[in-house]
Amino acid sequence: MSKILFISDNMLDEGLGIMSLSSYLKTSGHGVDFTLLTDFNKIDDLFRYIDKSDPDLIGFSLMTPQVDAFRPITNLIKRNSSRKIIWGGPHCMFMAEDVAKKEAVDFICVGEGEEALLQLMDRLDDGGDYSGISNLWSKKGNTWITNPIGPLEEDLDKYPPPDRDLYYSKYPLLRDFAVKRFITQRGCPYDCAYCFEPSYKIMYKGKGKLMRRNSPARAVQEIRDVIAKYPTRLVHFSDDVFNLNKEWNREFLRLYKENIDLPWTCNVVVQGMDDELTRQYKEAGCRGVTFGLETGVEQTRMKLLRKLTPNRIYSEVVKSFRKHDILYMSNVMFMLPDETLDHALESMKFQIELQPFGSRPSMLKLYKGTELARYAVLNDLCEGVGEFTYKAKDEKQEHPVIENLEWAGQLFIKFPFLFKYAKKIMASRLLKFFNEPLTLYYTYWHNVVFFKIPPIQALRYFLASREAFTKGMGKQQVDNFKPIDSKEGQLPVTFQPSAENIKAAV
Ligand code: B12
Ligand code: SF4
Repeated sequence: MSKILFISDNMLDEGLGIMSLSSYLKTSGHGVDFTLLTDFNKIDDLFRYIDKSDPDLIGFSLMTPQVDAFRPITNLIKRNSSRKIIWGGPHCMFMAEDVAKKEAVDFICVGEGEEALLQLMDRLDDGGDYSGISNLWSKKGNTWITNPIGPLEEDLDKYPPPDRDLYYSKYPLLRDFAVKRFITQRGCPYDCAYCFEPSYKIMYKGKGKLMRRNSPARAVQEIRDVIAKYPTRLVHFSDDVFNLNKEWNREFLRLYKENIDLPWTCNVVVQGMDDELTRQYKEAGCRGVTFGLETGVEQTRMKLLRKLTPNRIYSEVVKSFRKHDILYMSNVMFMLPDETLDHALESMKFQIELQPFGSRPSMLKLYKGTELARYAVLNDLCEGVGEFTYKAKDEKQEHPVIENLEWAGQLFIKFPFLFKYAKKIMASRLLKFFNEPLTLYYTYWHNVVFFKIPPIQALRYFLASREAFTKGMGKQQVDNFKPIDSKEGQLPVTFQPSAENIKAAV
């Protein structure tokens, strides 16, 4: 039986994708090994590990910002050994052509990975021809064989639960970590313009049912098994939108309440919430929810970002969260195309009104392949292009001030009277000095409290992955933008949305 070694970057990105693939491969008898890059100080140590593990295939799972970390490692492995390398994960789904053009890999998995990887491993085993496997691109000499996407698996219960032992047997910090993440579904029915879901829909059109979910019984059983085996204080659902399908939710909540006595958190969209569902969430132990506000400026949210929820609904739903004592965190983005400091402050004002327990701000990067990036490029709203992202134009040179909302935003939410002095505070040189500690305090500490992570454990986790917090993720997110009219600015986006979609988006 053949063997794959997955290499990941750090503990933060604990991958349910890798774990899911691992359990699926193991049920067919294949070998799976796993390591983190943070285990090695020198590349030679990693090479020694690879030789000792002796895999037939080396696998990387990537989101786009992880390319910077995995590209040089992939190049070095390729240069120093003849082992075959495969990249998979969201980056490869959405930017497969870029991967084929630029990366030193032998295979690319361009969609869901279970069947493609299993078939590849089987054929590596018997020396068979792997050139016709759906969802898999393979290199023959210097040409790529680009197989089409296969049908979507409708029955998610068919797949075994993620192989958590792959991580936890090796990394006790993760095993003992207070929060265990779960995912119960694949696909999202919404079409937010900054997200990859619309591209996903184009990619999988005609390939079967997009929205799929584990049965409530299977989802609850998985949680029961995990908490029986590993220390757990809180269950988090990483599903894009947990409150889809009220019937599913009701049955799930009933089973959860009957079988599990742990608080839980999840991501919701507010237009799917009502007072009754919120009450049921609370009764079943829900501690808190996160939702995408994206911007407090209603017009921008609904027209530009195509998140079709008016401010009124946010205000009503948070009232209900407060009534039922459910904590709520809001995700927001700044530096949107055409956003000025005044717009950003207007957005902030609505957030202050909502009074979330914590706000998670991010400075928008326009990912190629999303409708928002395409719209911004077509309408001359971008001024810089990175390898996979665009930067919105900063006509008034206000972005350096807006960026301060990363720390100042939470300050204004906690102390609304300070908002009167927002511009002065954000421009203050003295406070800039506290920028990093304040950002860390607000972005990190709120999550620690929200997820009920014991402070000592949070500190150990932080120290073990501080590179990712302080440099890694942050650094990975920094693109070196070139002016938009450079040659690279003309790169076609991988999935071009239709003209109607763009029109509908604005
Ligand atoms: C949980 C989550 C996170 C978590 C954990 C990530 C993780 N590694 O699991 C955290 C919070 C860290 C995170 C962070 C970010 N995320 Co995120 N995240 C998700 C989310 C909601 C679920 C991921 C998941 O567990 N899916 C379930 C598993 C089973 O699916 P999967 O991982 O895709 O794996 C399948 C296939 O991709 C494939 N596969 C995966 N790996 C491999 C490897 C090989 C070798 C093979 C053959 C196949 C293969 O097979 C798997 C089974 O079918 C997804 C949205 C979604 N619904 O998928 C977004 C998503 C992955 N995130 C996204 C983004 C943009 C981000 C951020 C950049 C956000 C930000 N601005 O900060 C950061 C990046 C972090 C970084 N390192 O820089 C985008 C990725 C787009 C892209 N081009 O890469 C997604 C798709 C959201 C979206 N719809 O736009 N994220
Ligand atoms: S609701 Fe979330 S996952 Fe769905 S399209 Fe919008 S941003 Fe993407």
